[in-house]
Amino acid sequence: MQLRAVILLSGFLGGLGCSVYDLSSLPRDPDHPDDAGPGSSGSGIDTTDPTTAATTTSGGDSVTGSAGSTSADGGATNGTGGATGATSSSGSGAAGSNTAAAGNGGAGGASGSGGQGGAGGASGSSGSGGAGGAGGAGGSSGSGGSAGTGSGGMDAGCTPESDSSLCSRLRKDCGPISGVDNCGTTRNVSSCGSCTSPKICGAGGTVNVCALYAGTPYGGTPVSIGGTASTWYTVEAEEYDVGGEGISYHDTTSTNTLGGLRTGANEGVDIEAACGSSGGCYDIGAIAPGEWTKYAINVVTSGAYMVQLGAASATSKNMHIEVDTRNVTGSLAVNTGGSTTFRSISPTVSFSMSSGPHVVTFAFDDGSMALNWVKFQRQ
Ligand SMILES: [Ca+2]
Repeated sequence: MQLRAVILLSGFLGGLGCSVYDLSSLPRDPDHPDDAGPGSSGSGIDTTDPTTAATTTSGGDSVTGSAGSTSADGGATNGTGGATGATSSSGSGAAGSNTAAAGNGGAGGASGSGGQGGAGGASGSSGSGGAGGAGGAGGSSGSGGSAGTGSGGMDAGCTPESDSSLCSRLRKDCGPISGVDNCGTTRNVSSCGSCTSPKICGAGGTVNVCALYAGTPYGGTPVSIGGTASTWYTVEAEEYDVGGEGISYHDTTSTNTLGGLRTGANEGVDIEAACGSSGGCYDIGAIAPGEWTKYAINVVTSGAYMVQLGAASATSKNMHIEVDTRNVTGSLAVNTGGSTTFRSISPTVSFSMSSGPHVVTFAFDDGSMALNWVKFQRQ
């Protein structure tokens, strides 16, 4: 009986040996081709989640908070912050998981520093990554923790919204914009639309929003610009629009202290009858930093435009030009070597303007310069 039992057992073990398969060679379920194969750790919505819980090693009170939960629809769920340190530095916030925001750093103890905020999580299937957590507050003698880094990685599965949806969500209804879309990507939109007359893009003071402009052209008719390419069209600085302080100009003095051309109520821009030694014309002088003047113009033909300044300054001063409250030139340096030495300055900058009515602003970032005119040319 014993011998028979040994033989039977050997046969059984032999059978087992023949039945041990290499699991990794198993074919995947054809009905679930995305299933991870045996031994893979990937699973869930976002297999690219780079989050790693932050830790801190300073002080014995370091505690790492728990990660925020995953949210596939983009809703952010805060991770839990690290615990407050008793006497030493506190713990750090945990990293966010997928779309969840990272935890905040815990507060520092009596002499400890606040914990560091956790890192932002990666994005889920349709949301953007969670933001970095805030640093914890320091104790009575400690300092606050630093903010968590990163705004989360992008998920290739995010579908960017349309240009019109982006404009609508940002409440912009005209002109070009640069905005952050639903996937967290900053992108340019060439135009959010055009305004219906008499509204003008940005005329109410809010960029990319259609509004009525309360100013009116000096002389009654807006300057026409760009009808012929490679031709300069002049906007005289002193012929800023009628409207008054805060509408067609901003000036730090309530009256025209230089007394040229325009005086009386609602004429606070300082105009001098000088233009340097040449004389015979008017310019805006006594300029203070932050002052500006506006001009209704009519662009005849859409295109790329460049500018020329007729200006003077003893030292380098900056101004810029806005079209419909949008800064289109960046800083334009004026430095002619003399406060009454007017020269033509040709910056190497160009910008696009669409046909139709616009409001341009000559904005003086610095004072101590004088402006005779600005010319526009369609390239
Ligand atoms: Ca002038």
